[in-house]
Amino acid sequence: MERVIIHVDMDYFYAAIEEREDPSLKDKAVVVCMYSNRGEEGGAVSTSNYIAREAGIRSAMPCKQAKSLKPDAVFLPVRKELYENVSARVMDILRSHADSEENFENISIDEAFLEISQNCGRDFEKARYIGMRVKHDVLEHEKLTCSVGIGPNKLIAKMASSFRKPDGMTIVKPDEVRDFLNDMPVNRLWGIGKVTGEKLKKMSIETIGQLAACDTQELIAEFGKKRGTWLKKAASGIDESPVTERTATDQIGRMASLKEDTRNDDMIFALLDELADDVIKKAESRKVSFRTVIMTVIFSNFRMATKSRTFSHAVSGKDILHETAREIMLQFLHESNMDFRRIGIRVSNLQQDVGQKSLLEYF
Ligand code: TTP
Ligand code: CA
Repeated sequence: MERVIIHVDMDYFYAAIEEREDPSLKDKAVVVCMYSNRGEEGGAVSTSNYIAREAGIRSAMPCKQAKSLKPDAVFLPVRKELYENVSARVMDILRSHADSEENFENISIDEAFLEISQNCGRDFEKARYIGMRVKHDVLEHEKLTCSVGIGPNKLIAKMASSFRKPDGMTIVKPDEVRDFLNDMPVNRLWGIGKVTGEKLKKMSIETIGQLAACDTQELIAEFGKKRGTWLKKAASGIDESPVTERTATDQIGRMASLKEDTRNDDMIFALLDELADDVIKKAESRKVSFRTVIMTVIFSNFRMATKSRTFSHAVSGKDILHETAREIMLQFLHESNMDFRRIGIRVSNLQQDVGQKSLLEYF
């Protein structure tokens, strides 16, 4: 059965939020920087707006280099919590356009897939209308633009959304898939990284069309069965993976640095409680409970350690998280005599809470 899938990718997400929060930034180059643990030296660019990109600034570039490319750009520190809150609201808007809650998949802070096969009756013209509504709603409610790709599967939808950016919309109907992919450089195929790209180049395969024309056995010989088969299929525009809410791998977490490297219980537990409170707030706003609590610590020598606890049933609420986090932290303190630098707490194995109203709807 034909499917219709939308992929939404927010435009220059962190920098767009900063522009929205401070309209005086609108016509300036804006660079959002992830500064290293403490201090502003040695940070890397998280993202930048399109004016900054014109000067050659890119994600992951050292902030110092960005500064030399565009000295008059505005450099701002990452405000992750703000972006996460905006993301959660954007995702709620997007989710509301999917066929159902289960037909929604949030793949990163600013990207999601929505299956709309039923909502559009498998009609790509109606899908175009839904795509426009999505863009309209996000702009109206969050004053942010996004780029939309619509296709018969996730692979094509994802590649379509990056075809016209920012504020674009690209629709690839099933009979257009072949032309859409044919002349694209092979490394534009979603899922192909640097290593595979270079290997293919050595095999004189430069375009997706050439890859699609390859003999499957030849690809299997070079890349192994799983990868070889996938390459052939993907290059032919075939992708059967379903759009599903990723509750099992989905996590809610917070991590922060201590004011100084320390083993002081009061300092560590104060920060831990603060982080746990934030996690609970997020879990409550998403109406989820959790089965697993994961704690990560980074010691003063940058060594990282992780411990987790999984309950036999889903739990929720501040008390259980505080208690579990403290127990795990005591184990960390017990097992090591190193100072702590950063601590993080996450919950996973999330389960949607079924409220009274939705229970009624089942019957
Ligand atoms: P992207 O969607 O890759 O980039 P973007 O939204 O900034 O720009 P585009 O218009 O091209 O989609 O990433 C989403 C956010 O993730 C981005 O705003 C900042 C963050 N990010 C990093 O912190 N580091 C990185 O290296 C990248 C690529 C993104
Ligand atoms: Ca984006």
